[in-house]
Amino acid sequence: MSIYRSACPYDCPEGCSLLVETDGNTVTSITGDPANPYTGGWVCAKLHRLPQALASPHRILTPLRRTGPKGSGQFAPVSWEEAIGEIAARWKALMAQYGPETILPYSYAGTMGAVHRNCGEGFFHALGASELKRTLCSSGKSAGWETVMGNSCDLSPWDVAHSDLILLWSTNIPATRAHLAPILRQARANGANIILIDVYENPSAHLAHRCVLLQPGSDGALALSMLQVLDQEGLTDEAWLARHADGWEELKATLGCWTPEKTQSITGLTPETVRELARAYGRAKAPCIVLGSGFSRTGNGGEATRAIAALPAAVGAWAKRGGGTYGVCSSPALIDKSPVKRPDLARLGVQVVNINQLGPALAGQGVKTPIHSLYVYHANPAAVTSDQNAILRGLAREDLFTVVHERYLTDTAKYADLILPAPYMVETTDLYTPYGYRQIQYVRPVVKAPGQVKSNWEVFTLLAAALGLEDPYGSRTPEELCRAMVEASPALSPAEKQRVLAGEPVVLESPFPLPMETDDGKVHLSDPIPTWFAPHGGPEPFRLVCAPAVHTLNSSFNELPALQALRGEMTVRLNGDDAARLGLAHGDRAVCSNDLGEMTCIVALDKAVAPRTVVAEGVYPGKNTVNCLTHPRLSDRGEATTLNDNTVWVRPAP
Ligand SMILES: Nc1nc2c(c(=O)[nH]1)N[C@H]1C(S)=C(S)[C@@H](COP(=O)(O)OP(=O)(O)OC[C@H]3O[C@@H](n4cnc5c(=O)[nH]c(N)nc54)[C@H](O)[C@@H]3O)O[C@H]1N2
Ligand SMILES: Nc1nc2c(c(=O)[nH]1)N[C@H]1C(S)=C(S)[C@@H](COP(=O)(O)OP(=O)(O)OC[C@H]3O[C@@H](n4cnc5c(=O)[nH]c(N)nc54)[C@H](O)[C@@H]3O)O[C@H]1N2
Ligand SMILES: [Mo]
Repeated sequence: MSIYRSACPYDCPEGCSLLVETDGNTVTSITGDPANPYTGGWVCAKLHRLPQALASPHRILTPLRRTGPKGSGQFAPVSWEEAIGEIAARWKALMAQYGPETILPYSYAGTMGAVHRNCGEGFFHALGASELKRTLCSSGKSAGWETVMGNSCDLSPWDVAHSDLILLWSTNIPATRAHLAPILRQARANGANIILIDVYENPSAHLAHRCVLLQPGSDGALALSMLQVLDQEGLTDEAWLARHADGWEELKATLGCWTPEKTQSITGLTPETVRELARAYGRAKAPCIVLGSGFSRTGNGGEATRAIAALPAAVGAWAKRGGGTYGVCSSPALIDKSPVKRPDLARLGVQVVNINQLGPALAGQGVKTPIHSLYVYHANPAAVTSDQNAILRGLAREDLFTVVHERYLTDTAKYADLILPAPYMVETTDLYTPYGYRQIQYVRPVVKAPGQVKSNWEVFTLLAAALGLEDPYGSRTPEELCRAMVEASPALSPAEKQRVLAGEPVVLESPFPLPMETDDGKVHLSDPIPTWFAPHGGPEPFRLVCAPAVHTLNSSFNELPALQALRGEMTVRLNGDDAARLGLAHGDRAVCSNDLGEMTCIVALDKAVAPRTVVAEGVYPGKNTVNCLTHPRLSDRGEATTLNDNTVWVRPAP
């Protein structure tokens, strides 16, 4: 048995450092690497079971060609030569007829490695394919933050321990920030007050003293009301504001519109609740907002982020250790990924397709050049992307040549003409910089990739050669690319670079106080003045919110039966009074529907939920899952997903 260092490649702020045990052929166990002072010696239930996924009999180990109707899941093995040859021939013919924009790449965050996540961009720029605008996650929040805070980073998770008032705002700690839980317990033991602000009592509730459950899409109104109370009750830090912010006077002049009485019909919160929250925030020594992203996946998510970002400025929280926010922008760009992304190869004016609008794009909407080929890698749009039924209709098109690079037969892969076998992280080389804190780790393979599995970089290198394109990576291997990115990093000292290249997880402290990285070094509070407007919504009576599940990560880990069993059946959570009115009891089956589709699932009444709200945790495999109910509309800023801004009818299942 040998033990090697590795890192978790999943789309998660934690970015755990790992110790992987192998018998030389297979991975026998995965635990946390104590060399990472944040994530330490333990990992989540998902990673703990990853060895079962690596050895799963359902892994795809050779290229496969479709032998049955699209979506039937019938395939037969072909060689890599045949697969690459077929893709090159089909693409050459399509490009000759329609131009290269007829090819659409589709990827998101199956792996977070700098090389394998991003190398497709270099390749597709070189090809001249349609460009994918990748705003599937928290781009609305980032875009809103930037208008107030510029490029400023926020706290590191361990800084939260110094706070005496922690607002867990729209975040599920046990699911998405598990290593923050011990820090929160420590803060609590030191006397910190912890309040969860969400649309339901998510599993973070047991870490909090109290839960404030508001209406989905109303967070901006709550933040503006808190500002109004802080101002009216003299709880703002005028000295900090005068030195470090501009626009406070202008913002202050509008706050009269946002008294807790005026926002009550928006948030559903009593004025007393909002006043108590604002007073607790304003009187705290170092208030900290741990800010998730759920609230921002709405038609007003950018604006809501702007109002929330004004709160720490109003009370001068950034000047106090532990004060400010954690979770917005906790990791500065430690490396420059352009050697793999190759922005210099991007063609001016090329057709852009928003990642959230795959369904409409495949139906010819919003595109000048129709899409005749789709290349999906490290993403599962048939499960995770809005308007599932439109996507499935598009994937079923006989004239769409679809290639999916995957590890197992996902809902998307079932529709492929060709499937290419993909690796797990223990089989590849890459460089990881998690987005939840300042960390970097270089990872080498621990075991040989099984069967004929090839990495994203290998496939794009083969495709470039087959299509007669110059190698977009300058003929450099993943090892050479990682080394070049580490060596060019302005954020790392020579000693840190050496440690990174030796495979150690290198964790950097956040500076205190954090620099305000805007053009003038000030927080911008009225650029324009934050406001609240109604999200997209819809005519149906219940607001539908998608939330993360503890035992899966988006659609990843759906391949592990043990985790699926722990997660249980597809469920929606409802407010008890709403359920009673509808005649629904805990465990009943209900149908949620709107103009896009219909989903049947179990009803759970075990957790408090805001009135007129329906919460669906997790992404399940199959058809008629939650994204058959989510519209492909975009957020106010950042052209981001509005996954949490939909409405549905709810009725007992027949
Ligand atoms: N176990 C697990 N880990 C994960 C993931 C997962 O699915 N499972 N997902 C990964 C990914 S891709 C990401 S982006 C990160 C972060 O993942 P995010 O999806 O950003 O999740 P969180 O930040 O934990 O929390 C989202 C919370 O927002 C709440 N919410 C939804 N709408 C509103 C609203 O209008 N107002 C308020 N106040 N709350 C609202 C939901 O109820 C939920 O509790 O986690 C990553 N880690
Ligand atoms: N209803 C609902 N929808 C959601 C969410 C939700 O919570 N609820 N979350 C949203 C969020 S925040 C996000 S970020 C997106 C995430 O959406 P995606 O990025 O599509 O994430 P996953 O569903 O995890 O699918 C990733 C796929 O990549 C594959 N993969 C992993 N590594 C590699 C590799 O090295 N090469 C190749 N070729 N494939 C690989 C995995 O096997 C997996 O099938 O989903 C969004 N959609
Ligand atoms: Mo995400």
